[in-house]
Amino acid sequence: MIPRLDDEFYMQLAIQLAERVVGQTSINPPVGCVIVREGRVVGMGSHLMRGKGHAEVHALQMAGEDARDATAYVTLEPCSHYGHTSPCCSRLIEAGIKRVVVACADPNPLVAGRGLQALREHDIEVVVGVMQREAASLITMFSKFMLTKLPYVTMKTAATLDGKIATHTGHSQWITNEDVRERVHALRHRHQAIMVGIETVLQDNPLLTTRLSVPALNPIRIIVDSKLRLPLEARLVEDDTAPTWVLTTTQANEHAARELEERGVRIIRVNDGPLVDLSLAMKLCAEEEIGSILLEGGGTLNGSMLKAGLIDRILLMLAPKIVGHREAPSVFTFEGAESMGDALRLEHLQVEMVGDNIIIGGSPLNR
Ligand code: AOF
Ligand code: ZN
Repeated sequence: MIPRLDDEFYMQLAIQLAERVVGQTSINPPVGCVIVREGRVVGMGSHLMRGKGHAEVHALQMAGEDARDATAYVTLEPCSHYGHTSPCCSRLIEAGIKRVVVACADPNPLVAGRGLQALREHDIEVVVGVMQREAASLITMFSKFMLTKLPYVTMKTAATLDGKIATHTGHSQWITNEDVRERVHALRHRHQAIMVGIETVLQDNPLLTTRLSVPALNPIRIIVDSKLRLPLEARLVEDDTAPTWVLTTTQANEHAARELEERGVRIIRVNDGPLVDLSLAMKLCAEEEIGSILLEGGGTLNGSMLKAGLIDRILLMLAPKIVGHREAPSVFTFEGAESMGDALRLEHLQVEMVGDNIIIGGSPLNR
């Protein structure tokens, strides 16, 4: 097949450059930039790390003098503010770029259209919206964080066809096939934090690190533990490949807290009262610049997060197995709906077969 040589052709490359750095830019969005002059790619780059150069900076540096009169393709509106770096739109202007093609506007209120405006004021031709849908979906998590000051929460769970996450004896390894489990680790790489309930820690003693065939990034481990029952011998306390945070209440035992802190665990007392207020907890996480969380259950935490309207995306990894038993734990444990009309509904559904396992994705309609 011969691809069309047009704006989309180059934007596609910029999107690929951004897609490959998802997970490594902390709270910042993944962004890609390609610079083209007289039919030749002269520069390209991605934003690689928060605090370091934006995508445009790398691409401009590669292009050098060739940036003059060239076209820049950027997946996100070039920034107009002084942050960790000077504004990208000023850099594009100074480099003599003649035309800027942008996929989507920056939801950051500090930018939000100002970047585009500044470019236009310098007689640069600005085109917005090329591959907008693809670029917007790249920054779904960043947009949610920017617009709500809450982290984007992806809930992932492995379950049998009868919706169980373990047998009634608590046995759960493994439900899904190896391919699906690899994908879960890739998901960990793509989120800033991973969150579980204390029951999961007590039951499975998980490490919650990212283990893939190539080195990958480890999210911050967040344990929701209202009564501070986290044992000092838990693997994720002993292991220091990733930070561990515990969300608890002011009722948490002082001595237990100190002992955990001595082992490097960060204790966050979210609120008074017997249970962690999850809405407040999410707000605090956002204040700590956590913009994305992978929620890996169990059922009680999943249920509470769902009920509180704090889940943005659910990824259900289903294995063609049935384990039965009313005591076997389910994906969601919460006071359920009375009638089908009251059921929580999902939208934007996606289904994928991975071998004989099924991945179902859906976003709860948060009322
Ligand atoms: C761009 N190009 O490659 C990225 C942009 O923390 P700072 O100073 O790096 O600024 C981060 C903000 O800049 C971020 O919230 C978003 O609005 C924008 N990100 N902009 O022109 C890039 N990563
Ligand atoms: Zn910038």
